[in-house]
Amino acid sequence: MSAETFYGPDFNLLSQQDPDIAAVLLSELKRQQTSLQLIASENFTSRAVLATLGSTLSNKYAEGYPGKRYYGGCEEVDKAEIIAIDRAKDLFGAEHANVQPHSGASANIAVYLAFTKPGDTILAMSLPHGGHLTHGSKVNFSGKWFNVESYGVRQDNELIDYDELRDTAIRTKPKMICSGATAYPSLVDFEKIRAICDEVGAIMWVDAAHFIGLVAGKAIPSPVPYADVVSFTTHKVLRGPRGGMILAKAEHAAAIDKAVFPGIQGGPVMSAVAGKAVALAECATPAYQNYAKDVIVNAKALAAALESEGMRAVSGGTQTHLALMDIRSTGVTGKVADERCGLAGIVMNKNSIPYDPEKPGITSGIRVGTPATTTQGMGVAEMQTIASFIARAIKTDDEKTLAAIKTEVHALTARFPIYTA
Ligand code: DSN
Repeated sequence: MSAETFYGPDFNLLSQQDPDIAAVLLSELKRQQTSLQLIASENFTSRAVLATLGSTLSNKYAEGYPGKRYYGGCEEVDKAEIIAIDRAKDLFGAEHANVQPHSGASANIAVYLAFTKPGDTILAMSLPHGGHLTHGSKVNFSGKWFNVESYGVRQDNELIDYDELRDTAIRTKPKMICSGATAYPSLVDFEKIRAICDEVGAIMWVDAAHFIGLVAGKAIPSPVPYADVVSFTTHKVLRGPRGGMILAKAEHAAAIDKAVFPGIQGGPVMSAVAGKAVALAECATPAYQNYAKDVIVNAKALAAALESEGMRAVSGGTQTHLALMDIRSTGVTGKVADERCGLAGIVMNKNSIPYDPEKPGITSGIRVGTPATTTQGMGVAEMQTIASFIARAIKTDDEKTLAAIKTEVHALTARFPIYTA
């Protein structure tokens, strides 16, 4: 499908009115069509979700909640928000859902506001071991306004050190314990974390942004039965619009809703709220459940194939949608690998590995994920091909060789076109 056909008649209007931005839309579509998207937090949302995002719902102010808005004319958007809430509660078996957060970071800020006060102690996974900026990084509001205690992974197996987590919790008595990460390839033991939270009287918060799509597809265990509150983004494996969401036990419903609005946000983005509803319905289908399982099969295959190219899979492999590879054996840093792969049309990111001797801007690792390539229909054979592309790209600084790999990437992506239907 050509780019012009993809965007439809409205694109002609945009082209005439604003050729500069029209050109960006075309070139970004082409970039996504012709390069390999291995960023673990990205995906290709459906055309139905894109249509919803580009709708007149974008025009409506709807501060408040369905039936309790501050503006008139919310009858139609109320329907969309109620559908989104009901679908979220059904899909995840949750007692309460708030579908308004603009992003994962917004959802997390609302969680802090609902359960803590500045100066309280929170316990979360450290960023160098796979956590997230909003889990207490010094450069983030969370690290500036809270007393942050961290846990990490063991040096010997690179898996969460639950003994350290429990010891730190007993010693520091956190108000809230956060689990969930951006670069942790294994599963989190929510039962263990619940027990620790109960022992020390902490709120159990799970930031499930990375893996919630796998939970939605019933491919991995859910944190929802255990956690007081689960926050996440809707655009990763979940394959919805950019945005955030919060699930909570009924007893926390009022606190969460007050924290999102009026606590930290004004009017919700109703086109995104409706887009979340569309995505949640897609997630409830057998096709999506197969997709979620395939994402993991592909991630395991990609990690194994990269290991056979001489790299090392952190945590002994992956049980999720992403692999964190220690690439020190190649003699190349994560930064250089990221740049060389970029020149070869392979989009992924440099990433610190646990106990990384390199600075965060350099790193000894790369993070690769399979949500987008699996949406394209790629399978294990393609993961092996991709691993060989990565290995070849990492090992050369010859521009002609990188350009030759890019040509092979084009040929591969042409066999798995995005947005054909
Ligand atoms: N930026 C996201 C990621 O790539 O993991 C986390 O917010």
